Amino acid sequence: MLTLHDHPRSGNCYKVRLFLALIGMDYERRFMDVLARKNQTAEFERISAFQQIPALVDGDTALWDSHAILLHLAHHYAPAWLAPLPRIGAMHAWISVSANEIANSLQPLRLTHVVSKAEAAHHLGVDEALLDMPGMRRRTERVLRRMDQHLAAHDWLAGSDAPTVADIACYGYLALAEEAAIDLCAYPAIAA
Ligand SMILES: N[C@@H](CCC(=O)N[C@@H](CS)C(=O)NCC(=O)O)C(=O)O
Repeated sequence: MLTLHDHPRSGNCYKVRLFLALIGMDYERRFMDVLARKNQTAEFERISAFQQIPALVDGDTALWDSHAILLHLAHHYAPAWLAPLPRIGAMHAWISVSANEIANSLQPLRLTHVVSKAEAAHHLGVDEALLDMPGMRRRTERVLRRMDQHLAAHDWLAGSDAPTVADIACYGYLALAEEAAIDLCAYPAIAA
């Protein structure tokens, strides 16, 4: 049985829950109250090196990071969600977009909308006065524009015939864009 350390409001955890649902795998969901800092224990650090969720325990293997978990699940249980070899680099590039461009724009922007500014600043490791919401919005709009251009010409991000874990990785926070006051109607290929 798989065990997912999870929080219902976390977009990174949502990616993993969505993928587990799509591949039809049972798992036990363990609530980790990161907002109450319940993750900051040595015990949880043995599962998740940065004490972050999502973290997945699969038998003897403990994994952290939504992208590592998606790749682990696809390799072990759902290889159809990996791009064919000629597109494997493109799949990893879009996973990196999720882990970098989206994680540094839409993800923190949404956080500043769904928790208090003080809480958001704590989680982002910055002084509250230095929270740069216009900057986050600009970076979000830039990544969404590029992604929209790409999806206008491709059905799926890796350019393959079927979705891959890269689509799940990027979709996690796109699905929550409204909570960051971003209207995806402005990005028709993403919305489609
Ligand atoms: N690179 C990680 C980032 C995970 C992450 O940011 N987790 C947040 C919740 S969405 C968290 O655990 N925050 C609590 C903390 O850092 O103390 C991933 O993609 O899973």
